[in-house]
This record gives sequence, C-alpha cells and structure tokens, in this order.
Amino acid sequence: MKKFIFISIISALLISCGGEKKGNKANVISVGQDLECVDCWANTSSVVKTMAHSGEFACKLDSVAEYSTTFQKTIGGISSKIPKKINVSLWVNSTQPSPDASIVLDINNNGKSVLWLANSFKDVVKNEKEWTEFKSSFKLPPTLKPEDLVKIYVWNNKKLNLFIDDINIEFEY
Ligand SMILES: [Ca+2]
Repeated sequence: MKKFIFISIISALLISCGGEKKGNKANVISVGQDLECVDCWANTSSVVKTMAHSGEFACKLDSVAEYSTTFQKTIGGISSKIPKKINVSLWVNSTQPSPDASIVLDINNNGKSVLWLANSFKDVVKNEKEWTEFKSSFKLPPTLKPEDLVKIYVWNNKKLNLFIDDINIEFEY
C-alpha cells in the first residue's frame, strides 16, 4: 500500500515537473524529460551531473546501474482515452558500438504483466562515444484498462556503459 501511495505521488507530480515538456496535439499527448529536474520520475539514482546531451544532467548506466530512470503512470492517469500507440525517442551515448541495451515498455495490472516489449539499440546506435537519437514505437492492444500501469525505461541488461538523455514519450489515440 505504501508503495502504491508513493507511485501515486510520483504520478501526480509527473505532469507538473519543471524538467518536463508536455505538449498536446489533437490525438497525441507527449511527455518530455531533459533530466535536468527528475524529482517526479521513479528510480532516479542513475541521473547524475555528467556528460549530457542537454544541460548538465543525464542518466548514467553502467555495471551497477541496470535500469534507467523510469516513466510510470496509469493509462487512466494520462487520459480518459485508451492509447493506440506509444512513441519513444531518446538520445544515447555508448562507450562501445552497437550496445545491446533496450528501451522497454512494461504494462502491468497490480503486478500482473499485461504487455512487455523491448527494442534494442544495437542496430541504430552504431558508433561509440557519439550522441545518437533512438526512436521506437509500440502498438498497443485495444484491451488495455485505465488502471493498467505503464512503465517505460532503458534496460541495460549487459551492464554496459551508457548515457541516456532527452527522453520524449508520445501517446497516440
Ligand atoms: Ca539533460
């Protein structure tokens, strides 16, 4: 229950955070995060003052940081409508070429997995030590429920040295 309240507080703060840029088109809700203000995101210990794509802060992943800072919010907390698609873009800088790390979309309902999808950086982030934009789209099933919890994060499963910055998430309806 405590955990649920904590997540709810993070969710409530999410939209009002200064580091975020929220823009709405007719059928799109987008949430951006330049990682200069992360009070409102979960799992922020990896966000540090370091080599960044924007400003001074980025998310640093390495042999001890397996998961990036995480966007998390319920489907109903984003909009009363059920999204058809989620588009994610972010900037990656890796100390090795073609890093085998992924952007993950994890949707669960009370801890029970509803959808888990991952797209690897491998074929896009070809050069090391260079900021590269990575874009990914996830089609969603029409069976999603307002209480389903959406989590989006980078999974550094091989524990490589990576920097992540300027995450933008778009919900299409
Ligand atoms: Ca930044």
